[in-house]
Amino acid sequence: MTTGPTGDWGSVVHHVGQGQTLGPEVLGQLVRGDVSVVVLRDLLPRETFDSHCQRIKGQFARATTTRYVNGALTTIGPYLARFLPDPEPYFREAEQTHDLFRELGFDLSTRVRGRLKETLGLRAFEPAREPDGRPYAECIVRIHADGVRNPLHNDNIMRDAASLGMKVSQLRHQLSCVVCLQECDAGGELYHYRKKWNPEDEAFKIKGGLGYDEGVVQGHACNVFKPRTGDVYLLNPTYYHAIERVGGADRLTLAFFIGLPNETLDEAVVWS
Ligand SMILES: O=C(O)CCC(=O)C(=O)O
Repeated sequence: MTTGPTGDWGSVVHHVGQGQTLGPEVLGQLVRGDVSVVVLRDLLPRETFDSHCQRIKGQFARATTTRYVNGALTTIGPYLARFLPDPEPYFREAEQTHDLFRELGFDLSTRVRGRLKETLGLRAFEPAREPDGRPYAECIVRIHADGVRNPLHNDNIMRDAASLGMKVSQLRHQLSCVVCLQECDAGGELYHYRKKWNPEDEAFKIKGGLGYDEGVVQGHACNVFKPRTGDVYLLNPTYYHAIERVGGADRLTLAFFIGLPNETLDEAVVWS
């Protein structure tokens, strides 16, 4: 069952229990910016999300907080953008996180990836690797505690790693997959604008901080999406987006980027 606008800048909800398939056209809609958010409900049983949520809550002491003048990001696992232009420590952290998640039996990203592969009809869907075999991190856990917001930004590894010759800089398209492990009580909405970055936008960049001034998206359509526990949702992160200030319970998500190396959209890699 599918609800919500199609061919419009909104959220489209698909109920994708076992055996229900959608095909790669869903990725095409996101790549082209036909829709803002694709929500996949019932992708896995609710108890899978709940048990992984409890397991990761036991590891919060290991979370890293990166502070910026206008915000902070608290995560378990590395995100590549933080390590550029020197990605070497990223690959070390990716390996440590992989080992930690294996010890914990925290394999939610593998399970989600497996179900996405079936649902989207992909013939390959594995973590990205450098040509020398080093794997990228396959997911990250983001902890947005009470009072935390994420300023307006966009993610585009083809642009940000262009000069480094990394495998992911050669991709054609980048999408995001987010798994909501725990919804927050108030706020925490994703604001997703129908505007892609262009070089003139650098005039709006927040000096020494994260992201861009809101003026950069003025006049552009915005889809507001509030994630619920157990939602798995896809979006095109090369379009500007922000997360509203969280209130009450932590907003806990697991996320990875999806990289599409060609226009056939039938194979993909992941990284965080
Ligand atoms: O957590 C979300 O809703 C979006 C996270 C985000 O910034 C992204 O996936 O690029």
